[in-house]
Amino acid sequence: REVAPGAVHLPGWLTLDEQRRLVRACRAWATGPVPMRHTVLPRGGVMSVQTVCLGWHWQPYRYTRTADDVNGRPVPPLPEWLADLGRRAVAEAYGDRADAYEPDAALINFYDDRATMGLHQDKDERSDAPVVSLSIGDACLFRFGNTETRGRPYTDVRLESGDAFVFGGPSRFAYHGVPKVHPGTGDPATGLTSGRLNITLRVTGLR
Ligand code: MD3
Ligand code: FE
Repeated sequence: REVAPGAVHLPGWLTLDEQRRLVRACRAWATGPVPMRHTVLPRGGVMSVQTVCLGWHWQPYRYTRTADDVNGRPVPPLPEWLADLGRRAVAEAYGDRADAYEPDAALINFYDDRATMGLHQDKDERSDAPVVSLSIGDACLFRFGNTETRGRPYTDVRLESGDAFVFGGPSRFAYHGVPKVHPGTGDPATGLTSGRLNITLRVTGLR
């Protein structure tokens, strides 16, 4: 389960009920005050994934309280039940109680059949607290690299619906990406009939 130091994969960690609740909640957030959208990068590129945020709004490459790059509206709060899910995942991954894990932002990414995410580091947070990732829907190829370079060595892992992944310690600033989604591999019983949802919980270190 430990893919690299501090990077712990928890296959099938979410129950079907939890996945269904998350799908329902993500639908509401996606059509909330700040609609889910393809993020536009500073140099004009458009991300193939669609994203909606809670707690803090991520715009490349900073966090804000209002979605200035979308419609200027305040970002909805991160609900305590979702933060609790993050604490439970951290506790399961590291075998401690993780009472101290207090995520203040969630990024929700939706991948259609063709969406990908290039190798990158998450460096916009001012905290080295772990990131918790929850996957729902179609499986994907997840590429976990190293902290030094954007290139090899990397470890490829298939992420399936219901998987959790905790990235802390030495893995927190490793390169990672999603080169491919596997269409038609999800369980429609989650409520998601196509594509992949990924929810990441983060500690921004901002106030
Ligand atoms: C390792 N999301 O939102 S989740 C992202 O599946 C992001 O949507 C991907 O990369 C997705 O930034 C990958 C796994 C993940 C997320 C954050 C990490 C791995 C990470 C932060 C640090 C190290
Ligand atoms: Fe990332």
